[in-house]
Amino acid sequence: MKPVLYGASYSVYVRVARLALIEKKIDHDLVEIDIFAEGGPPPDYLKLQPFARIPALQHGDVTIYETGAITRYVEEAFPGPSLLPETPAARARVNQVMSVLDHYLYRPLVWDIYVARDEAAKTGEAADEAAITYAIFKTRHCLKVLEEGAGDWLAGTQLTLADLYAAPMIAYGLKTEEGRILLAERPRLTAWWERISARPSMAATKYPTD
Ligand SMILES: N[C@@H](CCC(=O)N[C@@H](CS)C(=O)NCC(=O)O)C(=O)O
Repeated sequence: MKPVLYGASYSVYVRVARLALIEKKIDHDLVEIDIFAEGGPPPDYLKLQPFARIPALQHGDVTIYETGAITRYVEEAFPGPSLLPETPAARARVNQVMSVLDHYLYRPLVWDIYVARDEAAKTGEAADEAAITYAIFKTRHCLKVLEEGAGDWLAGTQLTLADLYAAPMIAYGLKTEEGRILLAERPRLTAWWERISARPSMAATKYPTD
């Protein structure tokens, strides 16, 4: 049964799920759901994702939402290159990085810096510089912690779900001057970005604005 991913190609979390599917070499369909469409998503979509977020995954009679759950399901339910390490400690490290990205990077980097700058450019209105300064502070700390824990890949020596989680967030961050400065402060993360951004899965999931 071919899995179906619901979501939009501009979305960070949809891109994470797509990266996992592509890295596992799983044939799948993407059904476009614009979560920010006027009037909201189609009412039926709320049966798949009751919190009106994207993505959601359907695979036969299995429906899953929350990107962490989707990507772990993709890893465990399908053959293909493993995106989780073997040992409990190494797996916990992957989960830790994914949680850090969810809770400490996504909001400040993607929303409080990238979206704030993008909206200011589109509307011509001034951005809230104090909020951006605070977001820079939070992002800088998060990138420092990620770099200190990283090997060649964010959770050690192999490509894992942690890298697929981080890359779509960093990609939006790098569209801003602040994001480029923050990444340049971290040489090992910069080398990691060169590695991850060169993967065909990243080229296959470019944002519409890339
Ligand atoms: N916890 C959710 C977060 C997903 C999420 O926030 N997706 C964004 C797009 S990247 C969304 O649907 N935003 C809609 C909104 O905030 O109303 C997950 O892991 O899937």
